[in-house]
This record gives sequence, C-alpha cells and structure tokens, in this order.
Amino acid sequence: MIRLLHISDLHAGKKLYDRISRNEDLNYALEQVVRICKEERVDLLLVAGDIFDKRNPDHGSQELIMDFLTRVNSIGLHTVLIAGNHDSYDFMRVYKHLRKLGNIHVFDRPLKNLRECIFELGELKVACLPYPDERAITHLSEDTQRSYAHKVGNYIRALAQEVHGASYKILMAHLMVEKAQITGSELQSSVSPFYAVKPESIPEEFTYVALGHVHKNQRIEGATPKVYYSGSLYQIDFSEKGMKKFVNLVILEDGLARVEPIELSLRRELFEVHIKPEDRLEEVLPKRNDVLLKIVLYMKMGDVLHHQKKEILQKELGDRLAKVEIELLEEKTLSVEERGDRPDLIDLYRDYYQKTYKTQPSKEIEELFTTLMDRAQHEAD
Ligand SMILES: [Mn+2]
Repeated sequence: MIRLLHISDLHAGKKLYDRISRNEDLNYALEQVVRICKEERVDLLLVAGDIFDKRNPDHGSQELIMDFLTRVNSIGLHTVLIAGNHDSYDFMRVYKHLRKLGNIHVFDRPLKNLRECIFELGELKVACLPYPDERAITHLSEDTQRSYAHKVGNYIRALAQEVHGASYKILMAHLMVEKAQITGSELQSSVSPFYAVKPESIPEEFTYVALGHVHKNQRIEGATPKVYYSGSLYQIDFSEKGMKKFVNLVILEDGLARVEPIELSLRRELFEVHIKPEDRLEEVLPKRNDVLLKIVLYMKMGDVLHHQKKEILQKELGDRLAKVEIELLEEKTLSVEERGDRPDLIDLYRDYYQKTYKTQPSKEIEELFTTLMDRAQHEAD
C-alpha cells in the first residue's frame, strides 16, 4: 500500500488587488498539509504546480515555501513538485538542487528526454508534466501542423510508455482539461479553454492523474483513469468566494486508487456584501474577523455621500476590507429595460433636475448640459 497526498496551486506571493498578501492564508493551509502528512502516514506528497504566484517571487514567499519543504522533508516522506504556468522554469530550476539535500524532487519544465520526467518510488512511477507552455511544446514536437492540445495529448501518451511495468502509474501535470469547471482565477493565465486537452486523450493505464491549474477540487468525467484537480489551497480571489478547499488523499492498494478529498479550514473566507441605500451597516456587515470582504455599494443617482460611506466602511472594517465597488441605482432602470433601448442622457438629466429642484431645467441649463456632454464625449474618444 502506498499513500499519496495530492495538492496544487499554492500561489505563494499572491496579493489581492496588489495590496493584500495571502501568504498567511497559504501558511495556514500548509500547516494543515504537514499535519495531514503525519496523521495519514503519507509516503509521497505531490505538488501539481503554481507553487509561486509570480515568476520572480518576493523573499518572504520564497522563505515560506522553503520552510514548508524543509518541514515535509523532516517527516521523512518524498515530495515531488512540478512548475505551473505561474512559475518560471528557470526559477524552479534552482529548487532542483534540493534533491541533493533531501527527498525533494523538482521537475522544472517538460523535457524531450522522457526518462528524466519520471520519479520512481518502489512499485510506483510518477510521470511529471510541468506546465507545457506553447514554446516548450512546439520545441518537443516534430509535428508542427497539429494543435497545441493534440501535441500535449501525444506527449502524455509518450509519458505513459515510460511508466510501463510499474504496479502504480501516476501522471502529475499542470494543464487545462476539457470539461473542467473553472473558477475564473485561471483565466488570467495564458491558458484559454481553446488549449484544453481532451479527457479521452489521457491514457487508461494511469492509476491516478494528479492535476494542477484549475482551482476547484473535482474529478474529470469522460476520462478512463481517475483524473482529479485537487484545487487551490485557499480562496485565491473573489471568483472563488464560497468555495470549499481540499487536498486529495490517494490510497494505492490492490492495483487501484482510492481517493479521499480532505477539506481544509480557511484562515480567511472571502465574501461579497451588497449594500443598498436603505440597509443599516451594522446589520449587513459580518461580525466575524476571519474574512476578507468585497463591498458593492449601491448609490442613488445624485447621492454625493459615497466618499463618506466608503470612509465609514474603511474605519469599520479595517484590514477586512479588500475592495469597495460603487453601483449606481437608477430608478428608471426598470422602464429603460422594458423599452429595450438606452434613454438620452438629457432625459435622465431632466428627471434628476425635476426630482432635486422640483422644477424643469431652463433652456440655458439644458444647453449647458448638452455642451458639457459633447465635450466629455469628445475627450473620451
Ligand atoms: Mn493556479
């Protein structure tokens, strides 16, 4: 029996809105990973890419990852890591040297020599496919006519040949597979759904396929072997709000893989709160401290108090406030939608004027408004 733990998408150094570091959220998750490794007597930890969020990670993030790797190494298990699309091949190459110090095995880029892509542990072989960027995959393939997804499929089939003969054959890869449910945070990367590999093209001889890249924990339907994304270790951004986070414990026994996702607890949960003008702040704001909030503030047309409201929110929420978005509430919105076309700005202005001053604007004021709108339009073009 071999016990694996499959994790992915650490994104060390991630900052929300370039401001709020998520490293304490990551560290909180990694502490649980270390604990699970001990408690579940894990033999091999698989890290399926996006170790870092940026190609040149800051020193604090490098220290966090190094600290994690030394901790899992001291437990006595083996750790295999591959580069994801957020990682730099050259940066990850530095980490390959860790092999000389301990049981840390880094695969920094896809290689032509397939034998160098295999990690072996007893009756287990792991074929490693770090994120195949377009340049790398073009370089590896003789066939220049075929699509990216087709070339990656061919490469995976070649990798399957290399693990032949092992009792347990694992594929670890960082890529997009068709039919995967994405969260949105993956879209910022260079991999569009157009580049998705077909689940049918994953060879059936693999006992388990450990994927990274998609941030939602899921099994891929339509593939013969058990193909899983373990998902990110914390809610990376607001597209992942409300999403539970997992690591996959994989028990290899009697030639089969049994998969048990283990839920992680979150250091800070991400919430989006919508506040209408009639809402009382103390009633709609969460009382919990372990949250990060995105506030959507609905304002009535002509309400000039939004700066004040924003300040109150900042004071009230402090570090828990990640972002405030202002949405204009237009009372005519419904009738506009019913008419199916956009009203003239001058009509909206007349309504606004009527409501504010209880009279229609004079000809001069209407003309001034039109001139200003023309100028604004001109300067926007
Ligand atoms: Mn990722």
